[in-house]
Amino acid sequence: MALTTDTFLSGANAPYIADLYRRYMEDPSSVDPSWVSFFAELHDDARIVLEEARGASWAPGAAGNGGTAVASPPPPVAAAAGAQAPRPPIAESRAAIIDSVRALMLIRVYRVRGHLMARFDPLGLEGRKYHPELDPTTYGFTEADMDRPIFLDNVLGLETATLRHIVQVLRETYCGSIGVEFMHIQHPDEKAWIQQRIEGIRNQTQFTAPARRAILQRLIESEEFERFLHVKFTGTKRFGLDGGETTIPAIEQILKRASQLGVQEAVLGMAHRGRLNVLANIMSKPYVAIFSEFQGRAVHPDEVQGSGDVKYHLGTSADRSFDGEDIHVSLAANPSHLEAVDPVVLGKVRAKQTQMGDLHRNHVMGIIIHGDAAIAGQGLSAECFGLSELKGYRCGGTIHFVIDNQIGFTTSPSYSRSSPYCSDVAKMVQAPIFHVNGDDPQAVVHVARIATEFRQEFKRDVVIDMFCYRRFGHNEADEPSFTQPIMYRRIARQPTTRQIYAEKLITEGIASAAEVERMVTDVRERLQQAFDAAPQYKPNKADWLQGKWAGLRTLIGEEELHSDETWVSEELLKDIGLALCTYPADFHIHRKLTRLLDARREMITSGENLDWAMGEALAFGSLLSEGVAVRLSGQDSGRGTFSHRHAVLIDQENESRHIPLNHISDGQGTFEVIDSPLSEASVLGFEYGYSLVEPDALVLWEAQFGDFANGAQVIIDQFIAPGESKWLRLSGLVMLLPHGYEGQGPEHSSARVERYLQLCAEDNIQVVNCTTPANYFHALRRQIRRNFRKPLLVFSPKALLRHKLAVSSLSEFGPGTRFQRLIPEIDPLVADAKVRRIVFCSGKVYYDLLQERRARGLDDVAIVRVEQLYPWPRLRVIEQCTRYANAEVAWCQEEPANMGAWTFVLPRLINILEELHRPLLPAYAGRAAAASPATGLLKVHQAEQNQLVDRALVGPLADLPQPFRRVVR
Ligand SMILES: Cc1ncc(C[n+]2csc(CCOP(=O)(O)OP(=O)(O)O)c2C)c(N)n1
Repeated sequence: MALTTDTFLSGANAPYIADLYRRYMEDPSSVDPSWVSFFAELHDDARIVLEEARGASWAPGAAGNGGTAVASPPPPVAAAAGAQAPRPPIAESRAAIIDSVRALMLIRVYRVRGHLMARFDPLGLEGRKYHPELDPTTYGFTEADMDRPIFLDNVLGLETATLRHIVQVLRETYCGSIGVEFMHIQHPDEKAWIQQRIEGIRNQTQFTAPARRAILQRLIESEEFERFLHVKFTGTKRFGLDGGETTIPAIEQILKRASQLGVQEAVLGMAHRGRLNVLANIMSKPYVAIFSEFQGRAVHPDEVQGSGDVKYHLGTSADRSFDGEDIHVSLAANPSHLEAVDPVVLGKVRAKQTQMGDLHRNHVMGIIIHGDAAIAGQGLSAECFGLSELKGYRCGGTIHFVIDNQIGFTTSPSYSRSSPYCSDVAKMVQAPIFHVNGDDPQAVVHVARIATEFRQEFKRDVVIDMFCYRRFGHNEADEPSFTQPIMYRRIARQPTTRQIYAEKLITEGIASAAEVERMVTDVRERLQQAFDAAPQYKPNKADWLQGKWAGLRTLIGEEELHSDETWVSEELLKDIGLALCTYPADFHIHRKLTRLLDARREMITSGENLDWAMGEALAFGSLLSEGVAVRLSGQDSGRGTFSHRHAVLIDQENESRHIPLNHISDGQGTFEVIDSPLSEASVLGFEYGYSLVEPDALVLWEAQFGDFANGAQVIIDQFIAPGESKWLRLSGLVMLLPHGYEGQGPEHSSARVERYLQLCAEDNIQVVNCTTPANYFHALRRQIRRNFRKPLLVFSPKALLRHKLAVSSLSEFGPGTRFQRLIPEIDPLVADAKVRRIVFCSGKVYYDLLQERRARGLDDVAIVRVEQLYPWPRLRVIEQCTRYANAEVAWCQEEPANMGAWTFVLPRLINILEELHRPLLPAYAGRAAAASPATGLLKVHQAEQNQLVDRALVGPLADLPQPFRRVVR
């Protein structure tokens, strides 16, 4: 879309003035002294105007500010210093031109800084101060100039206007209830679009009478809902919208306009403030259900398990219809952790777009509602803006709506952010920002409309920063005047938004006082009826396993009994394996990769020594060939941090990309592998959100090293571990967490196994630490082949990627094979009854133990691998303890005793040994408890590693420190 802006300067006067300015810049003495003083007094913004004009005039084939080619070629530049420039064809005199230039400078400054004088704070506490740059005198105008006509050539939609009129138009457009920030946008089309969208109409919509009454109706519903709760449930936390009620008509407008512009689904994310109101008045959750929950009854039907969550965290969905256009709206469940839901919303939007084939992102849109303190303070909001334009994560623009009540709990903005506005974070992606007065509902609805149109037009993020206030304390039991006495004295005097707006409509003759009264009474009656019916209310069927989730089930407590078919025919494995080594004939592959691909080909043809990367690729490839999509994102995941994956091949001549996994068979699923930005929390949150929508895709997030995953701890603790229990939402997300003690120091060794195990209960997640490529293959395939979905955490290897023993044969992927929760001893030993010790372990340390045992020729120590730590494979561990009936039991790990799986495994082993009437407690062989996960000194690492292996295999058990007595103090 191309628009002309500053047409005056791309019009007939432009070459003349710009030429003068150019000559002045080159040599001030070459222009008349009056011009010298004029140009010399120009401040920066004016220079920009002239630079723009100069660029527009002279750049060959240049586009004007709005991308419109300049109509006429520049006049020849006079060569001799002091030569007369051609007379301007339109402006009558130089004085008139100067007036025009000055007016233009003033206009430009209003566009940039008009928001500084806008009246968008309903409390007017800050007071919009005088700003010299917005004062005509700054540009040399005097009172006497106010009524002189100035030629504008259609700037602001005015051909010629007096300065008085120009200033009035500017104030109405830029300093009314709306302050617009858009001049930071670099894309000329976007900037011009906004300018054109707001200037012609002086940034106001002329609403029809029915539209105004509809806004009032929304305000009444919003206000009365809060008021009713306030009276009936006094002192109960509801995090009311009081003071910010215009949120409701604003969101309604966004949904309505979006539905008119082709949006079929919207995903909404928000925190506590006003959430109940949104549930009732946007999501159409019946009042009766809300009141029933307030009265302490369960949210879900009796037969549905789960721990539940507080009322203002629950998600839901609704089908809405606006003037015959349908739109499905889902509100994401969220934890108290502010802004944490943002990336989850984005992931959900992206997955829905993918499901719908909405490549242009026209039909699904995200809306995030923020608090002012939260959007400014939480890094996750910045991370999400950072995701907004990235190929692997973009969602076609999110509409951000800030309920800017100018306080965060008890903290004033001056203490909670360094930037002038809470929305400044959005400038990192040059999003347009509309600050708007929440007490002017028409202005809010107007910007909501423009923001939605902008999103649909440019598919980019946009922000509405609605200034309002919080009528009560942070929650309703809180006393706000302890900390903000002035503000709260001011708020006490403030009529409600609805009162203000109703008055306005009555004054304008749009509604009568009696009509307004009737509207209020109707809403109150509806609320009262619902309140009376609440005690009898029975929740409907839970909505969690519908649509794409139909056929899946929930599962608690019987995981170990499940046996899932995950094998693949050897024929298909070979086909996939060979496809992995194939690339186009004209592709210039890296020399070293030809060797890697040759090695992969050899693995497949010989059927032996398949390595980790191969196991993974076969898992992906086989799922793909079954029509399942695979999406893997993480830092440097395409190549793989450890240069093992090479899922993306790069042409060495032109850097084009070839992804073999997308060339396996016709009709296969799509493989997406994405090098993520350097963020953990937002990317993990995004993938979690994606997995909530799509049960039929294998969605994986990979940490660069597992150590860094704690940067995303809030997503793990608040969503992944408890999501099903709190919100009845399933996820089959896979987290790959490279882990293993290889002497790389404190931050490249431990994925913090203990953290995840501590989160395990009620079969909420699955935690595996596989030792073979084949078992990893089955674990990945099992994610999709099972009839339930649970997040899967994989402690993935580093050294094992190239370990000569950590290989599988093709037959281990083939017919009859499946995931092994526990892998028993593989070497021939003495008779079972004579085995002296069973060493249970998990992950990479197994190979250290195996190699050392073989080196020492020991045949009376069995090494048993627990491949799945959770759900704990109790029956299989019992089987092993029973098999080696006379053996002592030890647990060996590389991690310090306060880390790793030890504290998780210990009580479980004790239970089993007690059950089997075995006298000894399980013993521990591993590092001593430590503050830091690993030493930074390689030698110390090696010594510790040797010692723990030695202890596990031959250390006298009596000497082993007893758990919790000497090891963990
Ligand atoms: C990550 C996080 N840190 C701290 C809190 C505690 N907390 C709850 S609400 C709140 C203030 C939020 O202020 P704002 O974002 O302006 O929203 P408001 O409550 O004013 O609508 C705080 C600090 C939280 N919920 N989440």
